[in-house]
Parts: sequence; structure tokens; C-alpha cells
Amino acid sequence: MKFLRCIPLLFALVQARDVVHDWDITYVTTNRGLDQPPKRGVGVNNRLPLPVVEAEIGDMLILNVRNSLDTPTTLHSHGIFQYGTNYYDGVPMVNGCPIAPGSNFTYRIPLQQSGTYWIHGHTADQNYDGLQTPLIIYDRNDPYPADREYLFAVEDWWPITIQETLDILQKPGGIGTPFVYPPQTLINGEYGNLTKPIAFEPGMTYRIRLVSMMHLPLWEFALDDHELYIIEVDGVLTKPKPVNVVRLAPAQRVSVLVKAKESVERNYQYHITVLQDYVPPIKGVFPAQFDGGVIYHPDAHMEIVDVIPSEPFDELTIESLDYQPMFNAERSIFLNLTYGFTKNDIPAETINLISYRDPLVPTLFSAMTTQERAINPITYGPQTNTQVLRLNEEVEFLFWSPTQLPHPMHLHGHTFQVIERGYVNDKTGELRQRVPSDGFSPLMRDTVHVQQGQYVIVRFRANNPGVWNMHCHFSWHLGLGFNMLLVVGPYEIQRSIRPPQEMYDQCRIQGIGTYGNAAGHNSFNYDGAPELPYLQAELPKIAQLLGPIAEEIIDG
Ligand SMILES: *[C@@H]1O[C@H](CO)[C@@H](O)[C@H](O)[C@H]1NC(C)=O
Ligand SMILES: *[C@@H]1O[C@H](CO)[C@@H](O)[C@H](O)[C@H]1NC(C)=O
Ligand SMILES: *[C@@H]1O[C@H](CO)[C@@H](O)[C@H](O)[C@H]1NC(C)=O
Ligand SMILES: [Cu+2]
Repeated sequence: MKFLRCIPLLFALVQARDVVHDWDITYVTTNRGLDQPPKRGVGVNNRLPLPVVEAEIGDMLILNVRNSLDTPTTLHSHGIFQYGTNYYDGVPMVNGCPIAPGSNFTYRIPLQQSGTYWIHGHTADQNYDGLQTPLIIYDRNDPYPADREYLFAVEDWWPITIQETLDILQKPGGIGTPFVYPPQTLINGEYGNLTKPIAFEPGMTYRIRLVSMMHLPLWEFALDDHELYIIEVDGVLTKPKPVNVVRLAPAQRVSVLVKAKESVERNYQYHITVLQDYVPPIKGVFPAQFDGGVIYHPDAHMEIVDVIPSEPFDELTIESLDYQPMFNAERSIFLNLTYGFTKNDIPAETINLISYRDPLVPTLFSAMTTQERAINPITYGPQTNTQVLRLNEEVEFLFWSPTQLPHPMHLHGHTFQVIERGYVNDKTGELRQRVPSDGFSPLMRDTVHVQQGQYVIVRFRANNPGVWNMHCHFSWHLGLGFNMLLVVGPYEIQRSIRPPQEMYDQCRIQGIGTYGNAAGHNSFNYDGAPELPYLQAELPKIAQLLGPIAEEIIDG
């Protein structure tokens, strides 16, 4: 008996592999094959796009990075929990120090989840300039086996860099618009209108993985005359949910299963539609539509449909596969997602009117080295907007977007349940949608889209000791300060999180402290910590810019 019980364990040990990528992060000047001027992008080994990273659950992902830029860099594995490896989450001055120019750093990430993720730069929005790629983690025991897979990673490529974009947005005297330099859409790294056909064979079941590596627009995927079943959202398996179309906000991922037809008499099309929801229409950009063939036989007739479906992603009717009833709300946190202006009318993106600024000491090190003061949010400085959560505390966030801007909100290190949606101006409650409180296993995901003029309630269990960002995934908004921190289980961090020597070496060569509070002091003294930009309290601009008014919708 003893012998028999040992076998599966040995087997698992033998199977675990190292998946090693050597990535020299370099500038790459390119127009990505588009009809627009080239810009200085950020790629790997002098190339864009980056290679897709594939691994199996249980593998160790080893990213050997050399930073050949003239500025710091980091990599974030989006959606990976980094349980016990908070220092590899890749947010500079939060999870540790960034990788200094001209130096090397190795990420060693145990992959304990399967599903569809992506790896992207998390320093100075370098992903906006190309530093991003899908991360696919297979599970040979996947409850939804498929015969073949296709991947569609969709991104917007702007002809100006993120720094040039932020400079335009921050011109004193009001909001400038980078839309005069519109982006184009890349699908799997190539111009959207070169969209490749996919082959279907009778009898086969296909898994189609959709990854949004967008920085602004939403997009949709549809496939004519076939049923799509959602089985995965942001790495979390779901109960099969039939849909006509899948809509993704920036940073979201969805897998669908599609069963091929029995006949090869007809070919079909799939469609990737870039939506024009809250961005100005620009011909061929927002909206834009890219069609590809679904080919059963090269000689077969191509069916063309008249109307391509479009609909919101109805998260509140999708259930996670593993049963997890609604978490409690031991603590409810209201997050007012707005923006403000400095005295010079420079816009700042804010959560509860706080615009994020980096501390002087990476927050993980502050949590590790401030003893019992680590449970006091003040330790992390006024500008990081930190909430300190008890390990395993069940917490509710109310994301409230009273402006004309939507926000794809991403939580690091966890997934949250999507519980309720509604309109900030709805006085009747008629437009409130909430998941059932009994017998329902709410969808868990890591990025939820909060529409303009709407609110979303999420709940999660803070079960992962570490310092975790929560931020808007529009690169412009993050660049303007739309970010906050959760310190989960400070005492457990102090007991269990041990960054590698290599991380301390990075801090040393950049002169970044690894001890004390946000200002590097071992006391309740915060002198020298960055201070908030002063924002005008009266914001007539916001009042004018309210999003869809609920009454209008109710009145039709
Ligand atoms: C850094 O990585 C590069 C390969 O990308 C390698 O050639 C170099 O020797 C490494 N430097 C150090 C100090 O390990
Ligand atoms: C694809 O893009 C090229 C270059 O912008 C354009 O000339 C061509 O008309 C486009 N083709 C389609 C089918 O949209
Ligand atoms: C949200 O913030 C805006 C401006 O920043 C303010 O006008 C509004 O009253 C706030 N909403 C709530 C519910 O506090
Ligand atoms: Cu945003």
C-alpha cells in the first residue's frame, strides 16, 4: 500500500520541467508592418513580437532577463498568483527593485495554475511599446479536452511611445489627445487585415484562446454558424456557457470550445471586431473589423453572414467550475474611480482622489522590515493608497466610475468574484444586476471592466501573503496614477517571504533602500516620502462629463 501511494508523487516529480527563456530586453524600432511611421518599441532579443510562452502546470518558468535598455525594466506574469514568490510579481518599487539597465535578473516562477495568461512589462508601461506576449499553461488532465487549439492575441500598436503619449495627456491647460496618432490592431503580432485562416476538420473539438493585450479598446470575437462555449475566463475554468460572441476588455482572457461540423461542404468566417465604445471613431481603427476564414475544404463555398453579433459580456450568468459560494464581505471598501486636475490643469487619474506615486522603499520590503507597524497603512506612505488586509480576510470592493471613462480593474495575486453591476445614477434600482446568493458559484476573474457611469462589486479572499497592486489596465490611466496597493497578511509576509539575493543586489546597484517605511525610516517619520500632487477639490469638469445617465436608459 505504502509503495503504491508513492508512485503518483514520484511521477509528478519526474514530470516537472524547467521552461527556460533567455530574454535580452532591447529597443526595437519598427512600424510592425503597418502603414504608419516606425517608433522605438521595446522587444526581446532585438525582435517584436515576443515569442509565445508555453508551459504545463507544475513547470518552473525561468525567465533569464538581461536589461539592454537605458532605463529599468520588469516582467509581470499577469494572472499568475505568485504564491510565496511575491518578489517575482514584477511591479517596481512594490514587489522589489526593477532590473537596472545593463544588468541581469532571473525570474523563477512555479506554475501552479493552468489556463491563459500573458507576460508583460510592468515598468513605465513598457508593454504599450511592445513588451508583452501570451503565456499558455496546459494541463494534461484538463476537464475540457480539445483536439486542437487556436490562439488570438490582439493588441493595439500606437505610432508614438507611451512617454510621448503621457506628455501629450499632461500638457498644462487641459487634456491633450493622443488620438491624432491613432493605433492599428495587431492579431498575433501581425496587421489585423492579414488575419490568417484557421482549418477545421469534421469531428474535432477546438479550443480557441483569446488574449486581450490591448491598451485601450475593447474587442469581440465571433465565429459564424458555430456554437461557442466559454470554458475559461482569466485562467479560471467555468461551467460551459454558450454564447454568440465574446467581448474582452484590456488584459482579459477567455477560452471557448467549438465543435466542428460534420460536413466539409461549406467554409465560414470568424470575426475580430474592435469596438468604438468610448473612444472617438477613427476610420478603420475604431470601429474596425477583421475577418478570417474557417476552412473545412479549400474548394468549399464560403458562407457570408449579414449580421455579426455584438453583445456585452454577461459575467453575472457565468459560473466558476469549482464550487465556491459567494465570499462574505467582512470589510467593504468603496473606490471612487475619478480624476482630478492640478493647479496647472494637468490631469491625474485617481482612486478616492489619490494619484499613485512610488514609495522610496519597495513596499514588500517595508512590510518585511517594519515589525508591528506593518499592519498600519500609514507605513506605506500617503501616496500608495494602501489597504492592509488580514490573511484570509474576505473583502468586498465597490468600483464606482461616475465619470465618462471606463476602467478595466486588475487585481494582482488573486481572482475576485463578480457580484453586482449597476449605474451610479440609478435611483430606482431597476438596472441593478446581481448574482444569486444561494447555490451559485460566481465567476472569478482577475480583471473586471467597469463601464463609464457604472459600478461593479467584487469580492475575494485575501489568501496570498504579499503586496499586490490593483490598477486600471488602460496604460494611459496607469501612467497617470490609477493604482493602489493591498498588503495581505503582513505578519505572514514577515514569516514567509524571502526575496532572493539577486533582488537585493538590484536594489544596491540602484541605491534603493530595502528597510523601513515608505520614506526609509524605522519609525513613524515619513519625511521625504513623495507627496500627493495637489488636486483641486471642486471639479466642474467631472460634473459635466458624467457617463450614461441611468434615467435616460430607463426612459428608453
Ligand atoms: C547577462 O546575460 C547575458 C545574456 O543575455 C550574458 O551574456 C551575460 O554574461 C550575463 N551577465 C552576467 C553578469 O551574468
Ligand atoms: C489591408 O491593409 C492595406 C494597407 O493598409 C490596405 O491597402 C488594404 O486595402 C487592406 N485590406 C483589406 C481587405 O481591408
Ligand atoms: C467621487 O468623486 C467625485 C470627484 O472626485 C465626487 O464629486 C463624488 O462626490 C465622489 N462620489 C462619492 C459617492 O463619494
Ligand atoms: Cu482606467
